[in-house]
Amino acid sequence: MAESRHRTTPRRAAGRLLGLLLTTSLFAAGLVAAGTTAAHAADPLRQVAARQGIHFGSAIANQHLSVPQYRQIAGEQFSAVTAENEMKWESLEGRRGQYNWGPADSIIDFAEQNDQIVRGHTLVWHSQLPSWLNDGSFSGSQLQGIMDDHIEAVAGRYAGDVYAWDVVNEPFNEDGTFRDSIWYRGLGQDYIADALRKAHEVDPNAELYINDYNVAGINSKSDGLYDLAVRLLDEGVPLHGIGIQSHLVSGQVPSSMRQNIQRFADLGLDVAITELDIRMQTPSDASKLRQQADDYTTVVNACLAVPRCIGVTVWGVDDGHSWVPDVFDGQGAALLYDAQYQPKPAWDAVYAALGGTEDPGDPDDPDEPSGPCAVDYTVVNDWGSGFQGSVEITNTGSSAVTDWQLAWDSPGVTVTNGWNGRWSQSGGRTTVSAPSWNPTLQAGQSTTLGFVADKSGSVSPPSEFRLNGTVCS
Ligand code: 9MR
Repeated sequence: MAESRHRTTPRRAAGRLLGLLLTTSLFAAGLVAAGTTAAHAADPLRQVAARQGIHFGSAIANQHLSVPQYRQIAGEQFSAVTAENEMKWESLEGRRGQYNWGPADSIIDFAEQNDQIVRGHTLVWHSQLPSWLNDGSFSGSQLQGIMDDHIEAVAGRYAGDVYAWDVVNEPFNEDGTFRDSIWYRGLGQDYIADALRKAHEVDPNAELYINDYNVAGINSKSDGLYDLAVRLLDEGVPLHGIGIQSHLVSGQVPSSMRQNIQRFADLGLDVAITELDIRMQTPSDASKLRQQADDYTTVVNACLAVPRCIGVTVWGVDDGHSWVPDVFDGQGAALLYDAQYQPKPAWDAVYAALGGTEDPGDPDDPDEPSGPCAVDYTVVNDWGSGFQGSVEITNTGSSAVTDWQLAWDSPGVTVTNGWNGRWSQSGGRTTVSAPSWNPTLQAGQSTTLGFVADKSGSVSPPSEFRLNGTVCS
């Protein structure tokens, strides 16, 4: 059933790594949408986020990628993308068993060209279903087969291309009970565990999430999600993360957001802010934009405060291409760029929250470690046959390192998906070269790489970290 995009090589073995080796032509092309604020001339958000060990992503829509400013911002600023609609059931399988992969493939290709990781959105949802499915009056066992086939086809095709799937989207009502969807009606609440198990079987390397809205703070709905997560983990169901969509209203960011992220993390789950936008009554004005900037700061800080919060994705590139005004009458201006592609105060706020204005470090400070480089290698999550790791490199020398390259030995570890650098492996040696958007490590500066790897045979601890050939501490 699962039709791979890459007939000769499984994507997870080579495709993603090859993709990461591509240089980004958009960066080389220069800035079309040059903004007027100082911040826009600064490092892209993806780069400052990488220094904090998180990704910063955006939803993108294929039909807008032909707009040069949209395309450029999408490629330059973000290290992760989510297809706004292209991987939904109605887009992929409008007729039963007949898949239209083109638009979704284009999103994956864009991500590869720009060294971006891809969040798969979404496998099982009540909305944006094709009419053959919505109106089909299928029995429970038929629905089970339909769901399994779809997961097999979609997760199979994009195995190795997506680092995570929103396997089940929006399963809850506001009071924390299960939403009355075709899935719940036909299969009961077990459809959630079944979908996760199926997705894991099809793509064992993907991180599997449940994703929902109005779950940013502690409330009845997030309590329902929390209780479900506890039950699924108790039953050994492959649930790896919680997606907190975060379609928020300016001035109303839930005060319990950090605490809420923390409670899911305490279960051993990753958390991602998957669809952030913060809307206001339009037109905007300076004071509304200031409030919104504060709100974005609060959300980014909530994620940064919890190590298992792996990243933030905004739901769209600019206010001119946002779903908000279409659905909420009189509201909008919810994103980081305005409709003229200019960065807003919220952009500056996110940049600052990500440490973008901080001094990268003073190499003459006696408290700074000495030597050319320091490496912090962490296993974030280990599931036996594989693991997710993070490698923080700090340039502890007194001068900048340009075109940095970090190499280390880790026999038995096969990296299947790596981000924030261009990854390659040969023999037992892993090498990560600077991505085009982050070529230089200034004195005192750190950057964090992330990866997912398979283990085979006897796995040795990583050793001999070298930055451009020089051994690190
Ligand atoms: O942004 C998406 C918009 O273009 C679609 O018309 C809409 C259809 O439901 O879905 C929007 O994205 C939604 C996402 O897939 C799930 N969470 C809520 C998002 C905003 O509605």
